[in-house]
Parts: sequence; C-alpha cells; structure tokens
Amino acid sequence: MDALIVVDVQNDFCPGGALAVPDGDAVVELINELAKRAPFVVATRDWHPPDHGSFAENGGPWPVHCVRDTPGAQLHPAIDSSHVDVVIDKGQERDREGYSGFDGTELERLLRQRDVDTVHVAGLALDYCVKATALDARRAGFDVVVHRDATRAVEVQPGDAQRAVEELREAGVDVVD
Ligand code: VGL
Ligand code: ZN
Repeated sequence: MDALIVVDVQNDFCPGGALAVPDGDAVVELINELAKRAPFVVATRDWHPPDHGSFAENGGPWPVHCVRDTPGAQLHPAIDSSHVDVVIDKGQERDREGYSGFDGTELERLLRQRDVDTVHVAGLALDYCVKATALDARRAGFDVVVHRDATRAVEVQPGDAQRAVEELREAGVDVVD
C-alpha cells in the first residue's frame, strides 16, 4: 500500500508568502498528478502558534510564518483537495521546530492503520520539512520515495538542496525525478 505525503504546500511558502520558497508554487501541478494516482494522500501543514520559538522575534531563525488559522497557513488554493484524504497539522508546540510531519502527530499511526508500506514525499521545503519528514518515515521503517521534481528548496546556504538529497540517499531514501 502506497501513501503520498504532501508537505507544507501553503501560501506562506509560495511566492508572495511570508517565507517564500523560490518557485514554491511550481510543485502544485505535479503534486496534483501524484495525488490522483495515490491510494492515500496526507497533506501536512506547518501550523504554528503566534509566539512560536522558530520566529526571529523569539530568537528563532525564521520570519513569522504559517501562524495557525491565518491565510498564509492555508494550503495553496490550487492543490486539488478532492484527492487529499487527511490534513495533519504540525509545529504546534511553541518550543519544538516541528519540521517533520511525524513530530508530535498521528501520522505514523494513520499510515499503519492503512497498512502503508511505501511513503512517497513531495512538497516544501526540500531542505527542511520534506527532508525531516522523509528521514522520519525511513526511521519508522517505511520504504520512502522523494519526488524531487515535486519539491523546491529554501537554500539558506547555496548547496543545501544537493546536501539534502545526499543525506536522504545515505539514509536509504529513494530520490527520484
Ligand atoms: C519549513 C522552515 C520553517 C518547511 C517550516 O516547511 O520546510 N521551513 N518552517
Ligand atoms: Zn515553520
């Protein structure tokens, strides 16, 4: 049984958003195609409290982004929600980054319930939440495929995307185009 995890394709990570990933909205079309073919689709949302510790004003590395219930935290409007079975909100604890969709959520239980053995991962951002989610899926024992064409990277440092791919492959994740 295959599942697709669509990571954080939210307005704040797309052009015009608070923490825009370059070309972030370019993943939408491919993700809709992957979702159409996937028997089970989970979309994660970065869903922070207004005082989240990852925000610069609280000493964190990021501008304020994906504050729960705000427009920036909504899924990109072009994501075809008719193919999304479950939405998982993460990053809700003030003092945890919550990059991974598995961190403090029901995601693993949900996948086991559906007898999932292979997890496909796409979305934003390759070098943060996609990487963390794929690594956690692997640690949990799933076969993991990252669809690189359906991701974009923040690249705070040039080369972060390539380093993320190498780290994923070293962990046994299949990275495909
Ligand atoms: C993310 C930075 C901060 C992500 C989330 O979804 O990749 N990146 N919060
Ligand atoms: Zn965040």
